[in-house]
Amino acid sequence: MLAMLKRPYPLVDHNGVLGHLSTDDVDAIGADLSLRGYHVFMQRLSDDLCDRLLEFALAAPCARRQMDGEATTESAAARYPREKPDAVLYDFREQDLINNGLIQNLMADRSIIAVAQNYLSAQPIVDVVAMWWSAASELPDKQAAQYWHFDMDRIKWLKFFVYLTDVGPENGPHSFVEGSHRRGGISKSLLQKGYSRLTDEEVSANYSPDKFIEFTAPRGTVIAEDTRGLHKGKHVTKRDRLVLQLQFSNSLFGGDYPKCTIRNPSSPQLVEMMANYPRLYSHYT
Ligand SMILES: O=C(O)CCC(=O)C(=O)O
Repeated sequence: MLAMLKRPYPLVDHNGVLGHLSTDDVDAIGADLSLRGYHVFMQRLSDDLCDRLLEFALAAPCARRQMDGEATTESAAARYPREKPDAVLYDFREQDLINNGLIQNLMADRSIIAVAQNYLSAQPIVDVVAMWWSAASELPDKQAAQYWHFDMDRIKWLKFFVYLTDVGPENGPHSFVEGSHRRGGISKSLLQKGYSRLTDEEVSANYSPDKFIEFTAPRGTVIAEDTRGLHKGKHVTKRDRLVLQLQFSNSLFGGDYPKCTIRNPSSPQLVEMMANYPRLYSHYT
């Protein structure tokens, strides 16, 4: 229905941080996403852009996320204590993220939008911009999405994970079960556990080992993923991991996310895209 009612925008230019993508490239990426549920882009964000986003993430306030077993406490947002973190995860405020001109450029990036639109077969809407630090811990944490789970917030969506630090096996690689995003991709026995966090043992009993993908990759790497499939962030055992995430959905039906405002964007690219493709930014006031 949405593909018919919200027909894709006639985007002619698909150039951006993911490369100079032809229509065939975008179609091939869409086919890969449909088949496997994820796509890792060859083209990475430049070192300069990673440096500038890292600089932002070391200066901007972020809030420690409540950890498993911890009583709810309001913690004031502050700079990430990189040398002595005392939580598993630190979240940035979405409003601060969308005020940042570099992140605005990514929200308006034509290569990212083309891939999202192709996968959704409808006009996309940016409905989540998130960034967080994951810090080293002894054990995985449920609140930090370090157990297997699937998302279920919208009708159809695509997430882009952007690594802003190098991610090796010890730095909490994002992980996905290939093919689990498809209809019937998650077994009845797992679905019967409800919308819950699942252990490695529970999940590994249902898939062959070659379906478990751990994305170790250098900083600047972009991974697109349909998180209707089973995924998690492996817990960090050494140093930390900084990830930026953009989500594109085909509709705002579903999850009720707090609204933020795009006020006087400093990115000319975003100004142009907002004027030409208003539905793309309709989540923001
Ligand atoms: O930190 C990660 O890699 C997992 C994130 C996640 O589960 C999500 O964004 O839906």
